[in-house]
Amino acid sequence: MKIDDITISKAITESFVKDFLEAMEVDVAVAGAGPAGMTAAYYLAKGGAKVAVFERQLRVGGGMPGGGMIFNRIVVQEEGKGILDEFNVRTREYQEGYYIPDSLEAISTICSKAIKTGARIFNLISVEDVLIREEDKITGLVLNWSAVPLAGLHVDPLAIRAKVVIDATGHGSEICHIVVNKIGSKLRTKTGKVIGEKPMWAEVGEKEIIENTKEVYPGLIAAGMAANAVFGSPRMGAIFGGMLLSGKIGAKVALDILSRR
Ligand code: 48H
Repeated sequence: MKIDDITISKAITESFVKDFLEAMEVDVAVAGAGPAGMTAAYYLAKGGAKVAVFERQLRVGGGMPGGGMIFNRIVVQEEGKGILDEFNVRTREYQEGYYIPDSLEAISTICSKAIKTGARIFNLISVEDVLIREEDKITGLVLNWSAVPLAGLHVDPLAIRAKVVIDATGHGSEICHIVVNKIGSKLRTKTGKVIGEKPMWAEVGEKEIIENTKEVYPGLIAAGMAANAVFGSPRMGAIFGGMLLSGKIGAKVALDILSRR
């Protein structure tokens, strides 16, 4: 077979644009393809929702591949292991209740399962704003290529419509910050603002992330580390069960919102 350079270029451009157009009207848009965002995307797709994930970096996975202090192993507790079992990610018991997966196997498997189940994941795209409409709820995201701010270019963004948005941007809780910066202290937190994460305490951080994973503004759910940052709970270091559980709960909260509409 002869290989034509232009056919390769057309194949890439046409298939990307087709998928990107599909992502312009979704049930759920997820900001951030870390463990929480991709776990949420998997369970959303499994639950029948049309879902797109937008990730700023070239690679997916957020903090998971880095493990603890660049030792690329992570720890999950019993509840988190249950989710890794569902994904068929292997774990080794370190001591009772503490399990160790390979962080690369974990994140690559979650990503693969999310995509194969129907989620679309777009890397190299940053969420830079939100759409808020008259009923005072989030109705979409405003996107730009990550390369644009890096290059210091003045290029206007594009927008997508989403019935629900999940802020899975990690420590930065960027989407919740955008809401506060744009429309004031309207989050469902004690201050109406992002409270900010507390010092590391794995036990409390892992416990509170479950309760913190919820709708923080109409149409906006905080999940993963963003949930603890928004509600003022501790960070937890390189234990990742809470991120997986939060992703799963975030998906359930989003599916509940969709079913009520
Ligand atoms: C598009 C964006 C934007 C944006 C950020 O940091 P993450 O891995 O987040 P989680 O919540 O899935 O997992 C947190 C975990 O990795 C962690 O940091 C832990 C457990 N810390 C504990 C501790 O004590 O330190 O992933 C978030 C992703 C990243 O890939 C970002 O690049 C991406 O979101 N992102 N993508 N638009 N505006 N902001």
